[in-house]
Amino acid sequence: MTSLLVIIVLVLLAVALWQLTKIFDLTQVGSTSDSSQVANDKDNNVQGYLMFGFLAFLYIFTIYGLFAWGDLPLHTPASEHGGQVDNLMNITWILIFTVQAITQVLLHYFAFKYKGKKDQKALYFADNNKLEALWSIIPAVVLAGLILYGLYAWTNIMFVDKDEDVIEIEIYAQQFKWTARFAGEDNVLGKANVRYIEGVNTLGVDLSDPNAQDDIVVSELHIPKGKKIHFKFRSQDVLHSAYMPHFRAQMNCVPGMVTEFAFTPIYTTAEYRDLPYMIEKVSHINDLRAKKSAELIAKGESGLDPYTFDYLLLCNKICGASHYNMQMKIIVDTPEDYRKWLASQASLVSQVKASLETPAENSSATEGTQQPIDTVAAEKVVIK
Ligand SMILES: [Cu+2]
Repeated sequence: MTSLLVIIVLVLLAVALWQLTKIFDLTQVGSTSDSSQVANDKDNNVQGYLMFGFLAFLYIFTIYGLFAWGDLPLHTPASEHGGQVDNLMNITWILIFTVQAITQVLLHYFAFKYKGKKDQKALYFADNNKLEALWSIIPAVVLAGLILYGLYAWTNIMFVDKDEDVIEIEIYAQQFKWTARFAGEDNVLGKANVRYIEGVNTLGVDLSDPNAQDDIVVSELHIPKGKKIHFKFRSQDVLHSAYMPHFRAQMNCVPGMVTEFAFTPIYTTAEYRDLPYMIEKVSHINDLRAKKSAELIAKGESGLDPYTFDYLLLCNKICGASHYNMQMKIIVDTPEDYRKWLASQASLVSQVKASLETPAENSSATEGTQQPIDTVAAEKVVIK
């Protein structure tokens, strides 16, 4: 309602201004001023200086943006290959920034220098092969270099040595949650297919496959520091995209096919929380939350909990109504903690057996765990 009123007021203001200019024009009738529709030297001068004004606005806004929001982009990468991605990104930024700084200055300066003047005719200039070759070859070489470096970095990151000792983990996407499957002792994931989805076996693991006997299905991803993790992605329904920003990793999850990505985490969750930049960021977020909490409490509502940093696996494809809430916590442990955690997890086969033995109890218990509570709440909010 308020925005409608604001729009009406703005429209009325615009109409009033338009009427005022018309009245002003009428008062000028008969005076000696130039009322021609053709731009004169004075108009061209004004336009020339306005070009400079716009240039100043561009740079002031850019510099302001760098100071005001410069700390928002992702900081220290948490994976071994992350530095390569950041390097590529930084080189691209530096190139874009330099080229835009030079071309914008030239564009606006020439617009000012060659502004229209009375009785001055534009020079007819057909072409200049040398100039055209120059401004075609330089960008072609620079872009080719950038693309080649990108391809080199990409193949470097995506290459997984067959003989390398890696941990196999499957990430399973569905509207609107993530599930992880660990390959267990044999480090080989059992076969899976949507046709096998039944009861507790929500990932459709082929339980008759010998490799599936020790597979472990969890809703919170634990990985050890310093060990290469080989992820295999599947989707049950639509296109999703597994996005782990702190590890500079992203891969589409496509129904009907398996996609892959591998990386080595280099900071445990605890170590990453202790990075000076993260301490500062978290304290800033908590200052904002404290302010918001005070407002909420004043209204008689409950306050917000303080924020603690966690690595997240997010969905980066708009996959439906609760897409925004499709996330899974990633915990990077020390290798010892990881081993302890993995040993404490029950295998999928044992979970299925337990659910078959006591179907009534387990079906209700698993229902509760299968659907994260926040997702249900989120869906309700969307429906409202
Ligand atoms: Cu999704």
